[in-house]
Amino acid sequence: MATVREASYDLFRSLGMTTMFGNPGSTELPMLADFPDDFRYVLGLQEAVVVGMADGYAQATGRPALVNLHTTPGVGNAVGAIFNAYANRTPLVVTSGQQVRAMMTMQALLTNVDATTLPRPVVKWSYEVPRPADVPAALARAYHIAATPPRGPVFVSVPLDDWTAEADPTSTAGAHGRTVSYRRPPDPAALRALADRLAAAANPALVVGGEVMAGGGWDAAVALAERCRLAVFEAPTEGRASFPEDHPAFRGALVPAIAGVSGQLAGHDLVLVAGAPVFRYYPYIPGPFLPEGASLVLVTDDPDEAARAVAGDAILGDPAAALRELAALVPASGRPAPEPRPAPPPADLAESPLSPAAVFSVLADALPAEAVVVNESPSNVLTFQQYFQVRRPGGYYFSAGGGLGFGLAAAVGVQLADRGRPVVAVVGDGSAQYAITALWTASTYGVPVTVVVLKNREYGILKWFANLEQVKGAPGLDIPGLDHLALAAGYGVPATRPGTADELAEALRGAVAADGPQLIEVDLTAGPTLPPTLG
Ligand code: TZD
Repeated sequence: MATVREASYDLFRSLGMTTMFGNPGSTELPMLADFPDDFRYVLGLQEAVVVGMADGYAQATGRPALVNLHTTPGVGNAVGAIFNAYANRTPLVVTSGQQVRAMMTMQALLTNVDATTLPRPVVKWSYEVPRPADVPAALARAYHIAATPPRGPVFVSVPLDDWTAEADPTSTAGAHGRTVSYRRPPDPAALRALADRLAAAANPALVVGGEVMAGGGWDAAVALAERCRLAVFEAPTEGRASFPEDHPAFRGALVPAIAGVSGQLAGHDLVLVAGAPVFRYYPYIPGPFLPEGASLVLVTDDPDEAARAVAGDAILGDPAAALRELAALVPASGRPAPEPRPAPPPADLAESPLSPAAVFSVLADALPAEAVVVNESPSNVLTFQQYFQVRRPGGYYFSAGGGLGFGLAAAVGVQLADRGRPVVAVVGDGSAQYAITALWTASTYGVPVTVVVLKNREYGILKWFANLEQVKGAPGLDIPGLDHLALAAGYGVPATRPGTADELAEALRGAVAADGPQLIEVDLTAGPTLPPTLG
């Protein structure tokens, strides 16, 4: 008879989850005993980093990733990162240890007193098995819930003595070898009606969200845009790019503000939003949700997203499938092609220290088209979008949740998933500190990620927010004295501090070619880059 541990590893193997991201404690050791040779354990030194790495890994592989956390304190440390995964729609099977059953009622040290409540509301499902024998069945159920749209993290708490219990052969056999077809195509009649509206519109636009790329819809978005002559925008604060940003139809990202979005969409009479909420706003800049005379249709696989949209109609179903189907249904348009967006003014590459625009121009020039950028440089997001074009699917990740620490950790996870593409984390000096221990994992596991730290010595975006919120005299917005070369050395990562644009380009090319991690610290001009108008 198989133990719960043996049956669970068989199940993980059958589901393709042979990489486990974790940080162990005494309550997890029984799960890790006799760790099978065909599995890989990726150790993160703090739980937010563990989950951030798993998030990047799951997004890059397109499959649920397995996470193991320590009981209450480990899960507690991870909740911010689980929140990011929830916003990113990243499928994660998060397990955590729990006290032995015999000592849970007496609340022995490390008992997770209300284990299933702890990660709510940022998981899709949270469970602790009533019978140890059903742990493998619960893990199978967890996997399928994580993988079903809208995808996201799930949580299973396992008391430590469950792993050596006997698995129930019946419930285990029932959990094994099941396939679930997760994708739901939209209602064909609703799509036909939408195709008619697109054909009849005078100046329609497409707004793509990260779920288009995640669902394999990159090419379908291009095909529909070209056939229908659509101007294409990226939805605000999206976690993934879903359209080639060097395509002439691409108009840039929508800003995350109510008034700003309707300003950017002015002139369009029909707005098709695919695979994004309508919309992810922040800060509050009131105004009309849509420009005068415009209507909106959202295609989403998330019923809640459909219900809470601030405007327009919605069609439930797979956004990538919808775009493919629409491209086949709409007649080729005789409308003129949309005007390409104006290029930003060239950055001054001779300035010292470099401006964010100069840094991103150098990045755009030095990185190959297939490079992946994981961006967590809050005050420079809009400048990045102006000066750097994502050209390939899977080329850009950003935390849709906004919890810092995602960037550096996720970049390590993305690079672990795909060693064939150079992965570059572009992180603010503040953001880097939330996940700085990811450098240790990168160095210890030989993950050839490049980390570019943009050092402005402040929480730049918060100074911008203070101005917007008319707050004066707030403390804690400056972070002087951080030395990333010393930090990198402490974690075993080689690092450089280029001073000029040429030195930065050379450092980037060297880092991308290196077979281990590299850190590049870039001094930025003082003062925050003000985002363009949101109103
Ligand atoms: N803590 C967490 C986990 N997430 C957050 N988003 C914040 C705090 C608040 N916060 C922001 O939203 S941006 C920011 C903070 C502290 C400053 C980031 O500083 P940085 O980038 O150096 O990375 P900029 O470009 O200087 O803003």
